[in-house]
Amino acid sequence: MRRKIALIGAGNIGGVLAEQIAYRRLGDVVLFDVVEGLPQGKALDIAEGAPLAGSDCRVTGTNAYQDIAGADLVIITAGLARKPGMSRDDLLAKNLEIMKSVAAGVKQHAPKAHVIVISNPLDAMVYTFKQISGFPKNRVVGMAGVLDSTRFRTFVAWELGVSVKDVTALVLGGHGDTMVPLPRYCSVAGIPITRLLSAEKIAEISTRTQNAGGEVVNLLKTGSAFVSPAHSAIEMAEAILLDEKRVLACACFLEGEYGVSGLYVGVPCVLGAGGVEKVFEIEMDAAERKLFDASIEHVRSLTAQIKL
Ligand code: TXD
Repeated sequence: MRRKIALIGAGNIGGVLAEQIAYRRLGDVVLFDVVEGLPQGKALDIAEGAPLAGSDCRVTGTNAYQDIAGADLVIITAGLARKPGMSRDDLLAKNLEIMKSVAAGVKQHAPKAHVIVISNPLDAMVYTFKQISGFPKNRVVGMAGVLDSTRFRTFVAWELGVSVKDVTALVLGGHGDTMVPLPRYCSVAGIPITRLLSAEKIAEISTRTQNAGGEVVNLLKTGSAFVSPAHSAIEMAEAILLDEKRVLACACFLEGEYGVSGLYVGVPCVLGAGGVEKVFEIEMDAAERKLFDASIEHVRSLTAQIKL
């Protein structure tokens, strides 16, 4: 039997997710949104292209939570996206109310699902989902680090004129301006980038990565990045659905790791059929730890504003 993947939010990211999941034959897709016609229209368009992708996966759109029943995986993009001049944190008040209703709907209709949260401000939204749903921490994970790391990889590959396939990167901490790229843990085919690029160039790439979301928002003017975020979530979805045991930077609920408790923070983890199966605690030097601590404090103050 095919797996069932429910997508809550049929906007820009939801649309790319639906297409990719169906055309990669990962499972049947149910696209949910509060806007009538939007999920149905996108689903129909994608379903009608399925023969070209050689996919028999079903794609349907709905405005009713009952239709997500039995989902193995739920990916949440519901909420507002940024406009130029806005920070991710500016979305908190509106998206908090949306996330509360989404968590209640998923809890009622897909209580056994794995959940990937994408909505911003990411660390606060994934925390809200976990608190409202009461799902165990291994089944609720946030997508941010994969995207931030892939942006860093892109810039390194451009700078060195090498294949993006050979560049690995690690960006940890909260998904905001305080995110922490860790150049010492980035490499090109195993060669640390600290041996290939100057400290100035690495600092430039780190800063561009931290501002990369805003760079796209300023160009688009009407929304935020959606292709790279969708593909980042697909990487996580595949890891869970195919039990790949991928090691990816994800927002995980920490209970003592890195000296943090009760918060979602971006850390390297093993993602497989059990969801977040393990968190890797990596060594940081004093300067890295200082940035990481500052990022955690930012997440802590944002999370403290959440009234459930
Ligand atoms: O790295 C990351 N985590 C991110 C996060 C990278 C990029 C964008 N990120 C955030 O994802 C962004 O700031 C937004 O909060 C979400 C979704 O971004 P997207 O670009 O897909 O936004 P859209 O196109 O505005 O789509 C949001 C949809 C839209 O169709 C609304 O009608 C719907 O969400 N929506 C709802 N769906 C279900 N239930 C409720 N209550 C609801 N309210 C709005």
